[in-house]
Amino acid sequence: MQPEKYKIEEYNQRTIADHKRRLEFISSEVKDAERIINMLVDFQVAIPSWALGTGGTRFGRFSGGGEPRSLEEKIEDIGILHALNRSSAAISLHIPWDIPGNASHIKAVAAQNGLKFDAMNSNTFQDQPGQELSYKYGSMQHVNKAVRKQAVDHNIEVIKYGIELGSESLTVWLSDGSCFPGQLNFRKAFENTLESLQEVYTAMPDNWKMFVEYKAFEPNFYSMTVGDWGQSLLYANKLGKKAYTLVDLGHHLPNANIEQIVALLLMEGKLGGFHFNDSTYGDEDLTVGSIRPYQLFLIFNELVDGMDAKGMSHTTDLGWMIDASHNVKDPLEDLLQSVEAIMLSYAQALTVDRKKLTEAQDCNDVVVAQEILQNAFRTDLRPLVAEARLRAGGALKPVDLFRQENIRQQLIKNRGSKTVSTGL
Ligand code: PSV
Ligand code: MN
Repeated sequence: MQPEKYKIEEYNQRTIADHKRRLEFISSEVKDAERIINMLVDFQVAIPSWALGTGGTRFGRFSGGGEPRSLEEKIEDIGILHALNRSSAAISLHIPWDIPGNASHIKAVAAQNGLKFDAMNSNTFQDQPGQELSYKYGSMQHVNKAVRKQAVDHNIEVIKYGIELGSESLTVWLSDGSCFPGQLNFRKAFENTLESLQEVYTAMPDNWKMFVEYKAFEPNFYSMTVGDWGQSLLYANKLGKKAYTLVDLGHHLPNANIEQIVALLLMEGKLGGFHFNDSTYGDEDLTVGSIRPYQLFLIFNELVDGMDAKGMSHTTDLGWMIDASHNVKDPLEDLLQSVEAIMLSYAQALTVDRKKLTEAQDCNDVVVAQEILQNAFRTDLRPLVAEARLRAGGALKPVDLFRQENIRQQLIKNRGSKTVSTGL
């Protein structure tokens, strides 16, 4: 289903003149355009296995057709994305939604599509058919030790799958918490969770990282046991050097200053990775950069600044992942838009004149400091992102080519119009 190489080349040839003109202009405007293009070529964002079908709300779900019916087909979908944008070279798996029955076969399918396995995700927020004990009142926090053990064992099983696939990280998101005052003893819930996480941590290989993902609300609406970055950091610090905080952009209370959170976690050496998405109200998991693109840029500005301050690799030292859901758009088109938004914000952050920004900060020149950031944000760097794709063998305009090649129609033809992919 992947667009053939020559088709991508033919397509690019048709629009190359316009692209070159725009590229030439921006390359003369921006310092270091060549360096930025090379950094963009290297930058890869992992695609979640659970975001390849149509999502929904508790009111309904409207499938668009041609959704992947198996893990192999999910990998195939991400292969399409990667062929088009050359920036989606990894998949993040959710267990048990995507159990890799035959790991060596799944690994081979991924390799054929040019993909690696990013963080593995465990799931103790739903009861699975045939599961012995229920997670209705939590998993790792549960008052009953047997439930906690079941959750720990599940995470250890996820690690086992990850080792087979060559993954090196585990993301633990817990829906644990309480819906009403009095339901939970906060300290006991924390201690139980910490003890459970410690058992999982101990089972992780030394080269693995544990990402402790926090969320302020939902499904519990009074308290969440890993409710904010402070609590996540507390767990991560107590667990040890293999444990980090994971920031999902949709998991904060309204108006949280996420860029400041990112800056401080990086300063502490405890930022592990990201789940990118966007939202207006809560955790809507909308297309990255579709609602608050300036905030996304400000986050990348802190990321670049903080990673450089620590001499970190932009490409390998943090986990870059999307966590999104698509109610009304084609999932693959939506994901292409999300990756594009991430690349653009990263590129813009790379252009910030850090020396001038520091000078402005050091003499309290608020106006100049703001101008520096807003100039970077308002400069259209899309030609640099497109050039990076072009050099890596991708399409100048991935969504356009996806449509011209009728890829969704082909997927529907092969898989059917009523397929429903696993995930939320
Ligand atoms: C929870 O809202 C979350 O962000 C976690 O990362 C889960 O693994 C994922 O969404 C499930 O869709
Ligand atoms: Mn998430």
